[in-house]
Amino acid sequence: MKVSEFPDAFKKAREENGIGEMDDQNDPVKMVLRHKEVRKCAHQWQNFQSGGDEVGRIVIPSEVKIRETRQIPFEVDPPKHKSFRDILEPWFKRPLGKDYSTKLAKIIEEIIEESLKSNNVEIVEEFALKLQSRALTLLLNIPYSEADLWISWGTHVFRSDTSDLDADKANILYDYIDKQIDCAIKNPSESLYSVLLNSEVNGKKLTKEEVKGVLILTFAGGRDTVINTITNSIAYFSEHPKSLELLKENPTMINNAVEELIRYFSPLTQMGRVVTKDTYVCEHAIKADTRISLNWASANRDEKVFENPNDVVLDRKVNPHVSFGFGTHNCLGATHARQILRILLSKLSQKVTLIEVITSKENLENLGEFNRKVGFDSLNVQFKK
Ligand code: EMZ
Repeated sequence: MKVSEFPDAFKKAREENGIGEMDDQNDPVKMVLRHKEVRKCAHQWQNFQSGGDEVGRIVIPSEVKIRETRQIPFEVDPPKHKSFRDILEPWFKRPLGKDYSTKLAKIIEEIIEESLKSNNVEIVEEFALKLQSRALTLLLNIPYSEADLWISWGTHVFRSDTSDLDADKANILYDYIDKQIDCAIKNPSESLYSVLLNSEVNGKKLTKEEVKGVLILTFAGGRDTVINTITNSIAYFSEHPKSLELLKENPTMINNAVEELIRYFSPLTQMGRVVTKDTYVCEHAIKADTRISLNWASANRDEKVFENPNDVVLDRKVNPHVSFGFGTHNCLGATHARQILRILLSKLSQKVTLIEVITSKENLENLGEFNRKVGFDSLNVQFKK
């Protein structure tokens, strides 16, 4: 398979059935596959809950066994969801500011320049992971040097080479966040930790546990997703050097290109919901206290919505993709993620003309009868000026 090709794993099931089934640690999931139904279910947060009692259950694979802290606002439903969102939203929109963008551009330029000097760059670890971690220092508003530690954690904070749910690894993150919160209590600064510790929701200061919940989400939610998007974009341009040239000559195309790449790659395949009452989805009976998932990756290839869904059309005009989710729980980190990709495309198109792939190893997600290419375990390339 071409490195830039990401097949639609759900086509047959989506067209024939609308629902796909998979097991996950004996807690099966009915995956909602059609764009229209995915959006409909995302709206019905009362019937399809994110904030139930079992923390971690909406993630697939379920994180019930490795996590006790509720991620905020991701695992909180309305009306409290909105109260959290109101204090978080302005902070997570900072990436649009001039100063932030300038700093982000510097981080990205430096990584590209560094890569241009090497004749073999492993994009996942040496490019995407570094970029994601360094950019995260801006989102948290803490010193740049902190990124080195996060880089040493690897591409996923809960997953290791040996396990998809590695409790020891998860504990490294939890202990680290606990320590940072205690530091911020002793020495307040302008970091996200301090800002949250000083914030109130419904007239009450956030608890340490709530601050931890926001931080776990900030570390975990935007990690492998951003890393995959960066890596997959490099893979795409390695086989489409003309597109890189096109973006260089038409930088106004970059916004559309970002949305299209994010649609095509759908870095987060799906997100679960817990069903609160017996109901029907796509004419399938769904029982209370079971799980469905909103399969963003499948919805993004729905031929009823997207013309030529399996082609990357960089200047696609109408693009109602759901890669950042939909409705109440849409992605809080989307502004940061989009800004990373915009600047990456801009700098890459200015500085690089050819990307030659040396070796690659695909990362396939196993979802019952479905196997989905979501990114790469490794991608070795050489950048040329
Ligand atoms: C959770 C999730 C959030 C989860 C938007 O996605 O991302 C996953 O990678 C994490 O494992 O805990 O944060």
